Formats: sequence, structure tokens, C-alpha cells
Amino acid sequence: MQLKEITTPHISELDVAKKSRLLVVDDDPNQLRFYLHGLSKLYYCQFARTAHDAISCARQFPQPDLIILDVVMPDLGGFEICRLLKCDPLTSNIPVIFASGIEDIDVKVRGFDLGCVDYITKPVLVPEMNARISTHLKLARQAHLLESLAYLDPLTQVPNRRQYNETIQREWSRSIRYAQPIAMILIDIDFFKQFNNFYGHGVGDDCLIKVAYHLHSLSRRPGDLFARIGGEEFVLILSDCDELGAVNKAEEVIETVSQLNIANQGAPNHDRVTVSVGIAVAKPKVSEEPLSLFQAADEALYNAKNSGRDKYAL
Ligand code: GH3
Ligand code: MG
Ligand code: MG
Ligand code: MG
Repeated sequence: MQLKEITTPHISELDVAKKSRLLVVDDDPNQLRFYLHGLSKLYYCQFARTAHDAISCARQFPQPDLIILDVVMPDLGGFEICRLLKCDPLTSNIPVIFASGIEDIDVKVRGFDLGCVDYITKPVLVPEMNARISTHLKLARQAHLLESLAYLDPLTQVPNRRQYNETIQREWSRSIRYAQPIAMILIDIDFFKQFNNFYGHGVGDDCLIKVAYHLHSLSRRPGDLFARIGGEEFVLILSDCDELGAVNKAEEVIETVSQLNIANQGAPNHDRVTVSVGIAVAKPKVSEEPLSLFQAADEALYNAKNSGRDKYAL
């Protein structure tokens, strides 16, 4: 893999932390050398000379914040690379700037149709290139911020109800298409009102953050989602998951919270924070809405509460 990372020794730690990562893709070594001199003082630069290297660098963590992409390449052209990057959820949000000697307007428009944010014609002028990169990095940061504001719960920083609503609709449809089961696990902290009364609302908030952080790590597969959907209520969506898988996950949820060992002296029968869990599993049908799965999980949660809390029910 033609991957080279340049760090310039004279910049301070703070500057380094602020530097963004660029992936520069071009088959011409002279062009890459030009980019190296023009860009590496301001950015961490990685270089790729083939489509294969470009795509694997874009997917690798830490991922680039922006990609500069040549159009004419010997194996796969820049347009095809861009198309592949935009199809992949892991790389689809990385802004792509095409840099090419081709000035044909139809070619430029085609680049924008494929999802690039900008198109620069070679020979590239360094100040213009830097100005454009800086603008697109700012826009990307703003888009990222807006997305977190819209989809993350501000207290716990885990996905919020809006993200839950979108994910359940999408996963429900996907489960119908592939005739797969889907599981929902509703989680509610036991005696949380008493916790707040005993320790105060601030400690209550800290408890929610800790519980959310640890439960979030239990959603490991791509179609899974953990979200905070109410005050002390959370949900786990498990795609392509049967009853046995859901029960195992519910046990893991209960054990995870119990292991945190957060004292709850406010609770009548419990000396530490626990959760009750409701499980529902369905093979979705076109005639049904995801709300039916939620209602089944909610009913199960009610039963878990009534049968003593700190347990799951189906
Ligand atoms: P149960 O075991 O039946 O679930 O009882 P509970 O006390 O947990 O449930 P209840 O619904 O009666 O009370 C929920 C409590 O959660 C009340 C509310 O003050 C608290 N709560 C909701 N959102 C927040 C929050 O953001 N921060 C804090 N600290 N508390 C919250
Ligand atoms: Mg080329
Ligand atoms: Mg509740
Ligand atoms: Mg509760």
C-alpha cells in the first residue's frame, strides 16, 4: 500500500491536535510531490496512487476528514472511486474534492452528480486549494455538529428518540425484505425517582450517563441500536435476532448494570441500581407497524416490574 504519513516536527502539540487529515489520491508521483509541499504544513496527509489503496485508506481509522481525488487513473478512475466511497456508509460522509486537468463542463457536472463537494482544475494553485479545503472542512464540521445535535441525547450522548424512530422504521422494512426476526429490549431503571430523592438530581444525571455509556457498548452489530427514549428508559433494537439471542442480551443488560454497583439506598428492597427489561421478538409483516413490537416489549417490561424488578420478561 502506498501510504505515507507526514508530520512536520516544528508544529506544537496543540497545532497537531487541530490538524485535519487529508487523503490525496493521484497516480502521478510528481503531482503527489506537489501536494506534499503545498498541503502537509497545514494537514496530516496520506497519499494513495491506486483505487485500491484509496478505498482502504478511506475506510481505515482514523479516517480522513477530506479526500482529494484525481479523475484519470490507470485502474479505476476517480469517478468510480467516488461512487464506491459514497455507497459505503463508512465513507459516504467524507467530502470529496476532484482535482483534474479535464475542464469539460459535462465531466465536472458528472463529478457533482456523484457527490463531490468541489472540482478543481489542474494546474492547482496552492492558496486556492487551501481555501477550498478549509471551507469544506468547516462545512463538514458544521454538518457533523448538526447531526449530533439532532440524533444524540444531550445528557448521555447516546442515540436519542429521533434516531430510534428512524432506525426502527428502517430495520423493520429490512427485516420484512429478508424475512428475518427483529428483537426489541426495553430497559427501565428501577426506583429511580427514589434514587433522585435520596442523592439529588445531579447524581441522578451522573447515574444515567454511566448506565447509558455501559449499555451502549452492548449494541455491537451494524443493524443494532441502543437509544435513550425517555427519562430513565432505554431501548435496544437487535436486527436478525431470535428469542434466544434477545434473552441472552437481556441477561447481559441486567448483569452490566448490576456490575456497575451504583448504590441506591432510596430503593425499598434494593441496595444498588438495577434495571427491569421487557423483551419482544417478531417476524415483521407488511401489514404491521413497528409500534406493535414496542407495545409488546412495553407490556413485558410492565410484567418484569410487577414480578419484582431487576429481571426480564418476555
Ligand atoms: P420504577 O421502578 O417503577 O421504574 O420506578 P421509577 O421511580 O424508576 O419510575 P418513575 O417513572 O416513577 O420515575 C422516573 C424518574 O426518573 C422520575 C424522574 O425524576 C427521573 N428522571 C427522568 N429523567 C431524568 C433525568 O434526565 N435526570 C434525572 N436525574 N432524573 C430523571
Ligand atoms: Mg491521473
Ligand atoms: Mg420509567
Ligand atoms: Mg423506572
